[in-house]
Amino acid sequence: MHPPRPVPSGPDLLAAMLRIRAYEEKIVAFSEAGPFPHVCTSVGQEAAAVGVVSALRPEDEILTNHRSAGHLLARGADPGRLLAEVMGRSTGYCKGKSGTLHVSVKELGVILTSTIVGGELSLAPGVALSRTMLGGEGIVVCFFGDGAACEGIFHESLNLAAVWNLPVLYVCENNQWQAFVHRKETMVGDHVSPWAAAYGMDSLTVDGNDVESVLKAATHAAAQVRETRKPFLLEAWTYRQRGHMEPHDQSYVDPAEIAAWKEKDPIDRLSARLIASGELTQGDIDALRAEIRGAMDTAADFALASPFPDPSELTADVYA
Ligand SMILES: Cc1ncc(C[n+]2csc(CCOP(=O)(O)OP(=O)(O)O)c2C)c(N)n1
Ligand SMILES: [Mg+2]
Repeated sequence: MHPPRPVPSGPDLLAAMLRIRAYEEKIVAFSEAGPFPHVCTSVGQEAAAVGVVSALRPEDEILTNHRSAGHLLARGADPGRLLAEVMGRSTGYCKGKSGTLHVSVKELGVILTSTIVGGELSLAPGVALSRTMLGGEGIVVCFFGDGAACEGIFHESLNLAAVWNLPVLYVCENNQWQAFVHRKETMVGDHVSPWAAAYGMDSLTVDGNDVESVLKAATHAAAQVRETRKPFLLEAWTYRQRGHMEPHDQSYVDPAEIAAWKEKDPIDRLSARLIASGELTQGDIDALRAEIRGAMDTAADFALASPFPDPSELTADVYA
């Protein structure tokens, strides 16, 4: 068995969230500067990504959705190669052929980004079954949204994983919105986690904007899945601070709602806690943010300087 990852410190968690925020800031800047591929950013949801992924082990595998940059970066993806992929460059993780919506990174165990809402849910039991049959010790983490939870495939996936005792940690990022529709228009209650009970599955809802709470809950949930080889549903209660995708548009959202959630920004909250406890000063945090933004400039330069794939590679790595 691989050794567990060391438990990250508060400043480590902050740095990981700042890295995701800085990456998304780059995406926003590119999108505002001119024609750029549509990208779904995860600004405001960094604590969910960092808290869950920090609880995983190297042998674990991840299935994710269209809002995946945070999951990939928290898992250690190189921002330059990720940006290159978004821009269709040959240095991208999938040689520029996947873009943001299908990126997978085998060496990090991120085996799928699904742009089909719920696609990740449809594959989770199968991946977990194959790994179990091959004798692996890892667990499968499946990130999905509250919108995906309203699809039939959510119920099929949970049912199958429960009936077959499959080691899947389902992580619902309930960010209140489903593209341009508020979840109140599509869900009976506020929360997804109670639905797990119908499948005899344990579940938890956690404050998804408090990274330390997410880490604690995810560590508990992942340990339970690892030990029992049974699925678990973790719901992170969070908020998508920007529009569904870039270019940004939130004209359909009440500004008071956005403002209230920005008050609960996960980076600001952890920063305040670390300053209050004396672990970091505001100056430390400003310096860290500047350093990370500098690294993101370098990543963007790398992506921009990278070539597009040669036309002769059009059918390479494509399976029929
Ligand atoms: C099967 C399918 N239906 C519709 C869409 C269009 N679509 C893309 S993202 C999205 C909303 C998904 O909401 P949620 O699952 O809550 O994820 P979030 O975008 O909030 O992260 C929709 C409807 C799609 N990609 N796939
Ligand atoms: Mg959503």
